[in-house]
Amino acid sequence: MSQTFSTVLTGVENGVLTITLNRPESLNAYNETMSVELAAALKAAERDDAIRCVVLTGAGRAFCSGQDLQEVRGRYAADSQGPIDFGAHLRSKYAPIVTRLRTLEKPVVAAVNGVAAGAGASFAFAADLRIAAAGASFVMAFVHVGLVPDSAATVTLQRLVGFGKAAELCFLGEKVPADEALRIGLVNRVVPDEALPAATRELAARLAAMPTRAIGLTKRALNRAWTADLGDQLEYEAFVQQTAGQTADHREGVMAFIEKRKPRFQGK
Ligand code: LHQ
Repeated sequence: MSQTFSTVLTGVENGVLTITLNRPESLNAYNETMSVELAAALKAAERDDAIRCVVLTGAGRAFCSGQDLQEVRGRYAADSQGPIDFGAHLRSKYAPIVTRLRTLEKPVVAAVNGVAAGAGASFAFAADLRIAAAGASFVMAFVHVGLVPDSAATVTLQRLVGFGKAAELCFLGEKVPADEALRIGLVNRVVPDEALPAATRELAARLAAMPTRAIGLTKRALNRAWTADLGDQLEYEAFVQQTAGQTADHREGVMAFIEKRKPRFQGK
């Protein structure tokens, strides 16, 4: 991971790639450059076998405030070149990120350090696991600017908290504090603000030491279950298990159990 970016920071430690959204002055608002750089960082993570877990977090007091509204404000002026092509904007700037987060065959953890609003919340929901600082919060801000939740939040949020709660959060756009997010299943863990970096490192290092291929295939099966019926899903599980069963990590796991020792997974 040797690329240099201006809106995201990247660092690799113990097989964990940490991507930090880095525009703290706007609460890490998502702009054109960030869309390109975040996509590039995720793409590099896909290709690098040494990376076995990805952490997405934010610099400063926020996780991500969603679309940079300053960047697009000119499009709302009376003398602008015309309105935004929202469909094209979502297809080209947002869908590729969500697709990468969901199809990356490695665990993705959102370390939600502060407020996650609009598409910033959607990115956190597209991760596999969410660990939040006690002072973090989620806001489905779309409704406050007359928009519909995007970046797959209509699917992910609903899967996480159920239809009724998702509808309430999307319609009212109220801020959900971390403790409430934990109670409704929106996050996996909440830790004191100052403990977030260490708790994230510990969780990510554990995930990176797990059998990465099996986790990647599990993620495929979980993704597919969003739309599959029971028969389809049983068949798909048989299909991915056939692959997982051929890995060195599967053999290592079985041998470690038989030999009564800790397994040493290689991600292969
Ligand atoms: C920001 C932003 C921001 C720029 C805070 N942009 N500067 C898809 C298709 C196409 C177009 C539209 O969008 C989308 C998808 C979406 O993501 S729609 C939703 C867009 N996001 C929002 O509507 C959230 C706007 N932000 C807020 O509601 C608040 O800032 C939150 C609740 C996130 C945090 O509130 P506070 O903690 O009170 O902070 P603040 O409002 O004072 O913000 C601090 C600074 O960050 C401030 O700048 P300033 O120069 O005054 O210090 C804000 O203007 C700036 N900022 N969000 N999205």
